[in-house]
Amino acid sequence: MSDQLVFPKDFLWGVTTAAYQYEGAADEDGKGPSIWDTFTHLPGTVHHGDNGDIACDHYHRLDSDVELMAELGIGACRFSIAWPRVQPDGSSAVNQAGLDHYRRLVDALRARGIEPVVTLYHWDLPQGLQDVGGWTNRDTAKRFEDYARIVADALGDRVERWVTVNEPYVAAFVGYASGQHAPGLRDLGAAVTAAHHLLLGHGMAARAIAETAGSSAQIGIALNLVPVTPASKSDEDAAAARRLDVHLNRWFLDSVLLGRYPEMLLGEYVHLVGDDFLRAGDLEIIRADLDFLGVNYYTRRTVAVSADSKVAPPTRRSSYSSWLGVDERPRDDVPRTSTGWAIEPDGLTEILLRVREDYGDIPLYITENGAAFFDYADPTGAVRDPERIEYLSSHLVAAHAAISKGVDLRGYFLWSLLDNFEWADGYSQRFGIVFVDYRTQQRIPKASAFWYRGVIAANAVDGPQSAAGASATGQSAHQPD
Ligand code: IFM
Repeated sequence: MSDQLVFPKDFLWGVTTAAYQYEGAADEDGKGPSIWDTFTHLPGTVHHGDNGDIACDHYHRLDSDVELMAELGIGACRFSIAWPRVQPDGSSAVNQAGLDHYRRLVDALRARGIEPVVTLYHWDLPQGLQDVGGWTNRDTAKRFEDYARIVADALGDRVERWVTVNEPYVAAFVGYASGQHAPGLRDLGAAVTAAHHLLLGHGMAARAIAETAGSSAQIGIALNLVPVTPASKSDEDAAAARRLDVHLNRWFLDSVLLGRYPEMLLGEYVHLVGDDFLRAGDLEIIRADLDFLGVNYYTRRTVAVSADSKVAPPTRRSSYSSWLGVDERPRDDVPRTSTGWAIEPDGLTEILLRVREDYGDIPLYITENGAAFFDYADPTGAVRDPERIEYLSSHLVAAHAAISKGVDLRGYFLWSLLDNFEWADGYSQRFGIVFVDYRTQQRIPKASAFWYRGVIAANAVDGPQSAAGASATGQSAHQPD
């Protein structure tokens, strides 16, 4: 194909999975309960009353799932470790069976030539730690450091790339402020404190991995970054967009990469929770010496100033959109995924360029990108998902545009390999390139899986012209051999 966009040599093509969303085996082999085990069993927390007790049963299907990845030509798998499998209550002695499970997974991946990339925290905090405050308790950062050291000691000889925390913003604000995720609190102050301790835990864990796993360890964090666009040219909308941008993006980027919190919200955060949450030396720890930054990108947000933003001073009970004074102004001129997220691939180019411009040349990985659609197996048993192929290919074109402008992008991890448990949405949202029939646990690679195999084999994606032509004729999906 003449206008193929070729990616750099050694570009890493991967998929991302996560323990609670995939594994099941919720209380097997000595695992303790996590906050997600508790939360999903409370009435009214998750769509349809779903939970991760069985999920994709990946815990028991490790070998066949790895085999499937190999058949699809996947080069790397970023998976998360369930902390309560390793330390059932978060601070107790090590559960060897838990560590052995992940050693088996790492070895199975390596045996098939797939690089294992370990995420230490993808939201399943041991319930024992939540019982003493969870991430609002400063001691949880220290517990996280201990856990990181245990895992790095067990796997450091066979894992090179490490991600400390996945999306600290979501863990803190969706878990502690909006309450849609575990632990289900609605307390803005708790969320601010939790965000700080997640970042502190990140810094402490990064140091622990470097000390334990040795100099070949490559350590990063995965941040969900969201470009925020003002809905109009007015100064008020621009100011509202800046506030949301600091809240969502700069709070995490500045602290992790520059060792400081943005002044714009620091005063308000202190006003909300007092200055005790930030202690001397914390920001030096948070600014760990990272080898790479992981960027999780799905969509952008378009916002305007809220009509009633200044009605009342923020309280711990305020919602963060009213506290920040922003209203969403969803665009109606772009397609959406089944989660309702606007499909805006140019936001990916924008955020990658911005990270380089504002923070310099740190190596980047797209550690998550993907989309949910209403997929189904047709009467022949095939799952055709042209919208996902379109989504993925447009985002790879956007990633390539950033590379051609000089961004040091080293890899792409697709969210996700399998359909899985999508948190508060339960099993209603399918993000996989492989369809899962949850009644039988049958895996059916979707058309996008064969398409992705073709991208990986070519180390290239069709440019916008030929991609548009191919999807219009329905021919962009490679079929099974
Ligand atoms: O499923 C999640 C994942 O756990 C974290 N990032 C976003 C994905 C889609 O919502």
